[in-house]
Amino acid sequence: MHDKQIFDLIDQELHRQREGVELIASENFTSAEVMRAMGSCLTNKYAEGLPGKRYYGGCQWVDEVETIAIERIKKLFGAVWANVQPHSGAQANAAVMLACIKPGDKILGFDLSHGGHLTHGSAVNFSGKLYVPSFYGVEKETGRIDMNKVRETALREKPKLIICGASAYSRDWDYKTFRAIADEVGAVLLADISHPAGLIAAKLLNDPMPHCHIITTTTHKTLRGPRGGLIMIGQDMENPFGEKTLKGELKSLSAVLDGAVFPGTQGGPLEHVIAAKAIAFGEALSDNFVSYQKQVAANAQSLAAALVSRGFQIISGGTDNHLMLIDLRNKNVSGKQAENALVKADITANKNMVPYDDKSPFVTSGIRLGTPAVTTRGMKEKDMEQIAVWIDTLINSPENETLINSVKNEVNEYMKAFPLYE
Ligand code: DSN
Repeated sequence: MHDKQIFDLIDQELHRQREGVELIASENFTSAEVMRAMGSCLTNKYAEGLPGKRYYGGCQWVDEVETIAIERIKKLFGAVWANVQPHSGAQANAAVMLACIKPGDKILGFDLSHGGHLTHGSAVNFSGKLYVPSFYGVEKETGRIDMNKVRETALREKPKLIICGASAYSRDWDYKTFRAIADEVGAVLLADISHPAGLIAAKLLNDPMPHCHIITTTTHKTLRGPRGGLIMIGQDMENPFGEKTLKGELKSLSAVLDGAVFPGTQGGPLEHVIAAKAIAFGEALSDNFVSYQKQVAANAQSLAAALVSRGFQIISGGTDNHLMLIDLRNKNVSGKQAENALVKADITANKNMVPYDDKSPFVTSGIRLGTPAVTTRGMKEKDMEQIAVWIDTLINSPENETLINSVKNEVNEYMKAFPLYE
């Protein structure tokens, strides 16, 4: 039986992806091989456990696939250990918390409303329900994190876990100072590099590996792999925080983390996704990937500069990475209105809270823009200037349907020069 209804909808989505300008900072376009692996027979296989230590027979081929994925990601980041089974970044963070802290323990993360992530202690998420969160944020004047304030908060709150990383912060992270603070208060330091992972792998941003006890990431953002997550240990295999074995010996950090993924928070790993991760990590080990990441960063800087020159305000004034957060308050347009106008013209972005926002998360005063996906389409700096012109036109007249339609036609025509999955 052919399910025409669903495949027609998949075709419509492909059409949408081809015709539009994708500026959602957390999205990207995987290679055809990555998608092929995800649609493979590996989806049929149960493989609870780890390579060589499974609870099911017939795992010889998926064992090899998963081992290759682990070795490639360790090489890419210089990690001493990795678990590639987390189904998502949220699952990876849940496993780290299960492994390192107990319910009721204090955690310190980056404020969601300043650009942080739900799983870093938000009240509506397991991380804010099971643990007791406190937050650091950005300064109103600079839009940047002040490490002295982070230290003050850590000394006051004495968290067991400190998390650095964000979903909407355009500046680099001072992992070394975070580690000094974590050591001072006796906390585990987790870096969630889901957003800038690709730029870090290409050595364009600070390296968390020498400083952070544990590093989590998604695999589908700048890393350009399939939708998923993973956990790594940087260089520090000691586990001063974890459980003891029945014999009273301290379990290694890697053993505690492995156990927190399975059986702690997940069942069977998605071996078809792990195969796709392995392929993406292989792609990320190539020189082409470094050139791609350089272009992602160059495009972000070019887009930011083109928007600033048109009177847009970017939180912190610019970007070190692949994204930027635009404060629309000087334009008298909400994030929701801006998102709607852009989406109608086939420019996809998401509304986003800005630091010290006075609007609700459903309305917001900002939009977040990112360049990983348009860079994969082959766009360069001059194309970012064109995108800035469209954004400026739409945000200055977000209700003008005639104008929106004419921008949409221009966008659709323009994108024909950047083929996708032909
Ligand atoms: N939802 C992701 C993002 O858009 O950044 C984070 O999980």
